[in-house]
Amino acid sequence: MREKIKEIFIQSRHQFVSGEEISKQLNISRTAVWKHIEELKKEGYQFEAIRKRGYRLLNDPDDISKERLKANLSTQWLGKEIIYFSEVDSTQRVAHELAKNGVPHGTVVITDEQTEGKGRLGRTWFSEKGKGIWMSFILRPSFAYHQALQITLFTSVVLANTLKKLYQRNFLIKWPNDIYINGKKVSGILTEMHGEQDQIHYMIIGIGINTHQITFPENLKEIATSIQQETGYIPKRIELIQHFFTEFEQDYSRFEGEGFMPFYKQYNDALYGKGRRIQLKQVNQQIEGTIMCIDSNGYLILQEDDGKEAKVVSGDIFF
Ligand code: BTX
Repeated sequence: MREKIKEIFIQSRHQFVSGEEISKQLNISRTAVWKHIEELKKEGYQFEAIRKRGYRLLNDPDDISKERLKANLSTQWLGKEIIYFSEVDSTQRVAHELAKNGVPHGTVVITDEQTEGKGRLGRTWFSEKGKGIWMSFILRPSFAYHQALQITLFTSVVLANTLKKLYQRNFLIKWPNDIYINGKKVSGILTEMHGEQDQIHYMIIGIGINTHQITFPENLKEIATSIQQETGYIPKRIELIQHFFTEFEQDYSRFEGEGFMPFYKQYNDALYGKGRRIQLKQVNQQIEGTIMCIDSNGYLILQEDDGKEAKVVSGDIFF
């Protein structure tokens, strides 16, 4: 019951909910509601209570403030500097500005809401307040340009592994950069870099993870989902971010030293749509074929209708 009450407050974050509404919705007495709220306060939830209006959630243990994120974070460099906004246009834009001004490797920009979240190729990323993880982090890599192209794939493997470990479900990777569960997109990764052919000045890894949504706008309903919607868990964003940072940092040293090779098998194990016929749209052309696997460089291998193999470097998959 307490989980259900928690859920009502999280979903109506920052608005008043009356004890009466909760008691009707859950079919319990007003006294029972009050007792649960008292217990939630002990867990760290803070409420504002106003007579006749009810309770408003001010602060809950899932708030992703800088202090909370840093507490118990055991990484060496990822997240040592955290810039938090309650609202911002795009963490990706802010991260670019900070990177140009010389902030250190591993600096994280994170927000509770984005008003102009960016996807790839000028697309938008829907980033609702308090319902997901919207963050970008800055890397100053020592590796060469071609390896930088594989970092999106590497990040997808780390994120899918983290989600699997925490929520024991089959999170898959839709090549190159989306995490899927039960046929819908739960997370997207956007990698941007600044540099020249032989020297990368910095990279920005932007990650959006839908954690708490239970509904999506009309245009996303069929394609998007959240961890809560698919697993029934009410995820703790701090826990998820900290686990991800720890895994990323550990695996990153290996990626720096050995490249994508040690990770491509894991990527293939999680590859979404294996054996399915797809259309692959690129800027100037479209290819049709069946998804076979990715190779150790991260290229997607398709089997075309005449049996020939096509190796693809970039594009968007449509089923
Ligand atoms: P993408 O171009 O692969 O995916 C964008 C497409 O995904 C959109 O056109 C839309 O169809 C769909 N979409 C939009 N929002 C969502 C959502 N919340 N859940 C599921 N599907 C959605 C993927 O780009 C890379 C996204 C990176 C987002 C992060 S958030 C933090 C950072 N800051 C920023 O501005 N972008 C990155």
